[in-house]
Amino acid sequence: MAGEAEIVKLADGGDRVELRCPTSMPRASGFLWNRRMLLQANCQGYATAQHLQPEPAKYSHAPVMELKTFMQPEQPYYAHHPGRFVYVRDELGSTMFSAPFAPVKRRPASFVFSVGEADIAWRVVENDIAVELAVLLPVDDVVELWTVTVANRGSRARALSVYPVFTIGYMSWMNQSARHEPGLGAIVAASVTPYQKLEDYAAIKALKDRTFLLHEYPPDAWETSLSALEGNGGLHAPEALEAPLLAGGEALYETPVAALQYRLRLGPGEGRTLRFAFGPAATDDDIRALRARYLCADGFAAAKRRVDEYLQERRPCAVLATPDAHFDTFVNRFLGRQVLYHGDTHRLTTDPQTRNFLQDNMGMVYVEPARAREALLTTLAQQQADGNLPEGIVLTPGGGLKYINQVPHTDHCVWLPVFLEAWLDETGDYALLDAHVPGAARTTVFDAVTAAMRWLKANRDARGLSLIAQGDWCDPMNMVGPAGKGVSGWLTVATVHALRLWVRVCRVRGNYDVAAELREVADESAAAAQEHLWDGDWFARGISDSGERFGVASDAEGRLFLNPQSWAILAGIARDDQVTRMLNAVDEHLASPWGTVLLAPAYTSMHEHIGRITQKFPGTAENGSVYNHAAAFWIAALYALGRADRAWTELRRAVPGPDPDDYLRRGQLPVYLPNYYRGASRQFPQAAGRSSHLFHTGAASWFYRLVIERLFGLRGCPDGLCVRPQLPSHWRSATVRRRFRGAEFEVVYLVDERAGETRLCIDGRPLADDVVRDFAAGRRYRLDVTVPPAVGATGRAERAASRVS
Ligand code: CEZ
Repeated sequence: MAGEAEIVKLADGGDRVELRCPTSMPRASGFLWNRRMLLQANCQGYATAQHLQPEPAKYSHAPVMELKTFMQPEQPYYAHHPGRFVYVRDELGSTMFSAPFAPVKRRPASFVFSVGEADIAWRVVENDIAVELAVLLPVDDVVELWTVTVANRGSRARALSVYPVFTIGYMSWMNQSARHEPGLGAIVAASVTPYQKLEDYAAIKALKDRTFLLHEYPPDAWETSLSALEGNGGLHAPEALEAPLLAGGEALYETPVAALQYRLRLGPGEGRTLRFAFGPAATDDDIRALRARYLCADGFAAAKRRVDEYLQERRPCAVLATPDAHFDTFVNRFLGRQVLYHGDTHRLTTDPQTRNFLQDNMGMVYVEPARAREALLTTLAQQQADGNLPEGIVLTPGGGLKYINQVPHTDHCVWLPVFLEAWLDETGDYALLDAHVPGAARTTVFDAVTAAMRWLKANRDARGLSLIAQGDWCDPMNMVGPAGKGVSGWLTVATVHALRLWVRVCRVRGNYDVAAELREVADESAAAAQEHLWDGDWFARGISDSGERFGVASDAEGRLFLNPQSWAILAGIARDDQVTRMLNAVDEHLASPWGTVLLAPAYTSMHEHIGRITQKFPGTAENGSVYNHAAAFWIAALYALGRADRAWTELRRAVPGPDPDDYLRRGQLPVYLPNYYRGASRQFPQAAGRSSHLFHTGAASWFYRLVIERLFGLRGCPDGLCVRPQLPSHWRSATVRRRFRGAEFEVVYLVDERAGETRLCIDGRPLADDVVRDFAAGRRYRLDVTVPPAVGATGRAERAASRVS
């Protein structure tokens, strides 16, 4: 089926994305979440789930080494990867298949993997038997709600055995077991999370150490021991399924599994729906309560309604209709949802990295502004006495900083003005700057951010370059400055950008002294960047403790880094002649069909003056992939330069498809932005373009903002809504429904050959300039935007405007 024209289709009027083949994009996945859990399921039926208790934990494990800090979905999967499978055996013949596809992996007659906002579903037909699977997560509880419908599509009666098999995996070396509990109507696996320190006992005993599979109807048989189920056949041909009935075994200190058997007699056209709930619990009473709450048709339907309402109440601020329907579905249905996921779960950590917390909540400005505001205050409440922000923001009382958050990085303060720019533009709420930081009665937000800017000022060496310590935005760049001397080229220019953004806010508020002070610092740093970092065609990435400059033309690996270029442009540091050279260099060294790579050539061995980033596999993650977060910074820079077409090309490249070959290469559906696509297309062409399948990324909020504020130019300013679109030159029209400061605008863009400049008409009334000033919350307006074709082609240079004179 590979290469077929329509391997991926939009369905339900653009509400869903569907994949029609189980093998050509085997890792293609969708994800569901609520504030306490996450489920990522791929088209073949493999699935990974995590929940917070309050630290992330699993209830369906893999027998492989797992990283504690974050998910790595690109890791190889194999027969024992956790999954949710339904085997179907024809009792009269000898045929067997499994839905959705794994573990039997017999190719079905037809296959659909369908990803929506609130559920993930599969429709599989084989041997005249249709199996439909669907899963959703309720809004509040940690449980997966599965519906399995088996129907006879043929003209003869069928005798089938249907076996839902949900893997539980290796739970604990201390204690693990499983049995069927008829009284609960569930298979229950119990374990004790391994621990050794006495002081851990208090926390351990409260953990949800049971995994249950609740069934609505009693099964005909069951098995709970993985080895008894598999016999010598493995999961793809379990020996236990050769007997008429499963043996009903208990797992006593063996790896558990939840396998049920239903013997169904289905006449032609007949079907049967079975419901299951799968998840973790602390006690049998919890399992009983979940059964009572959900396990019937009405319970599932009510849960679905609540999820729909939850999403409906948190719709992002715009709905697009452009010439590119696939892009529209991506933005309207999936990108805003990915932003909400980040804001809702903090990437399933209890101590999100400060830069992530601020940027993820920057996206929430367009989705749920009240929570973005709260996140800013929570961040500032944890500011250190010296003005710096901590590595991570502790979200649970008594919690602490773990893993990467024990490593000193020096960029966190930069993200405050970046967040606030979005906040102020979108809400116009300058009053937030006068709000008091919780716990610090005399400190206002304005003072706290100013203190953070002064920390950035202090974090510079005698030349005016910013010290990097053990990392900046690039957290594995840990060996550039541990001795306290190494500097970051990116952080130097990013500091200029942050300071200049803040200077602008100071001026709007009339804080001219602070503005003058910080403007001088920004100018010094900008001059230092020019003097010490400009390398002839681009800006260097840094200078190590030992004085070695890197990210420069003389480097054989890691010669050119994208981020210093993007931010030098955003900060208004780069002169026009430099911009031309940088654009050419990026074209020559970093361009790829999947977006702009973070650096090139990728490192192939350890560079001890740079650090852990150089040990990552070439072309993955920060080591030379198309790292979408960094790609977003670059697109922001292109828009700041008014390069509308080039920016659009890059924006579109971040989203898989719609060309079938592109889907096959990336292996991902357009239902989220992954953190990266593999780069190194010249060094390692084989896997270049392949998605990481990890949807944790600061790119989501940046992309959302770029689409709304730059592409469509619908950006707030102190006076109102400023309209400066940068549509790609091949578009003739587009429509955006935009919620803004309580009003709703139906914005209709029309490219007009005769228009000399962008013209606005509100409800038929022409406006004098490009700002909509008079509008009222609660009202609807039609805004006609007539765009001259030239603006489509070259956009409007904002760079001059972004320079603070
Ligand atoms: O995580 C991200 C961080 O969450 O990497 C970004 C950084 O800006 C984000 O804050 C770039 O470094 O530890 C590591 O080596 C990785 O760098 C991870 O921290 C990385 C993961 O790949 C998740 O995207």
